[in-house]
Amino acid sequence: MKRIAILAAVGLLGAVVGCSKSEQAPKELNLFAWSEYVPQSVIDGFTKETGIKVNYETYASNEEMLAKLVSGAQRYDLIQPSEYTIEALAKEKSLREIDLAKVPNVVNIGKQYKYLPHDPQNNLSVPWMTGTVGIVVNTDKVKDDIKGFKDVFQEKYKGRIVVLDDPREIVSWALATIGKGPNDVTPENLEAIKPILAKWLPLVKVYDSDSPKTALLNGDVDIGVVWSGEAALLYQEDKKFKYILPSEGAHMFIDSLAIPANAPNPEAAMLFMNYILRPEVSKQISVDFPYTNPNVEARKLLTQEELDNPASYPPGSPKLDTFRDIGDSAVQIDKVVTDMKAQG
Ligand code: N2P
Repeated sequence: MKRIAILAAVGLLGAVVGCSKSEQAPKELNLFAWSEYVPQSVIDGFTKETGIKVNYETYASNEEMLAKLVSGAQRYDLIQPSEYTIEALAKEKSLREIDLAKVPNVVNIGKQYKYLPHDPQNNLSVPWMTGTVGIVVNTDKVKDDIKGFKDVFQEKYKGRIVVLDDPREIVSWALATIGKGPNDVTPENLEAIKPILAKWLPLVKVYDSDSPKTALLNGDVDIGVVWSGEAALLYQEDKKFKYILPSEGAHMFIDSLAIPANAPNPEAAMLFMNYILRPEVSKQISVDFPYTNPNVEARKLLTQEELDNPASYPPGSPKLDTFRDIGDSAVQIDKVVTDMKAQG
């Protein structure tokens, strides 16, 4: 009898705690993420299940996100940085440690995406999507065999090129053509690529990091250097759009969810992390934005056709670099590209 009374009391206590907890349950989630990356259906599904309203603000580069974050104009619960930006934020102690007990679905992430240099303890970020940056060619219009950056940036394609509006990216492509890796950002190497950029940038018609596929679909341009997921959507639309990993060297990005140290609703952030790591939710992200899905269980739910898209899942095992935090050199990169654009 006594035992039952104790259990009942504990149960009651549990109910009381549960109740007071639900009174404090997060009501909203401030998500600051890349554009063309988070399906509305995923946001709606999360809100339907949890009652948490998602305020989704977008950005088109890591640097844009960082600038806004640092300005403090707005506090976010979740951001979606690439690996090198996670590394930079971690150095500044600007990220909150994730309580992984609250994100059990993290087991679905492939082990090659864990304990990487940008998150060596694997407790600051949860992978969203990974991908590459490569060349897309409208093969109806471009008959040459395009293999690398040098083939893209030719006088004959002047006014027919779209590229990402992203200085770190653009500089990495030029570095590749002089045999340097994307992290070899020294003053000498930046000097060495200036003439290359001076030749390349005037050939570009459209700079677009949000939706570079649009200019290719519209026929405004015939060739470009874009995110792999954008290329995958083009390929789905029409097989004439071919994706090529640049012969001079390609890199892979790993975009993850992370919680800023000053997030107002970290509990909501972890609920969202766990939600998007469900195989069926993660699959939905892949369907709308066909990047390389790091979620092993979600990949099992993809169709053969989706897995055979060469932009989403490049055949073979290409050697891919990843960006690292390069500290203050990032400012130099910005300056070089902005100056060159102005000259073009
Ligand atoms: C999504 C952009 C992909 C992010 N629109 C590249 N890091």
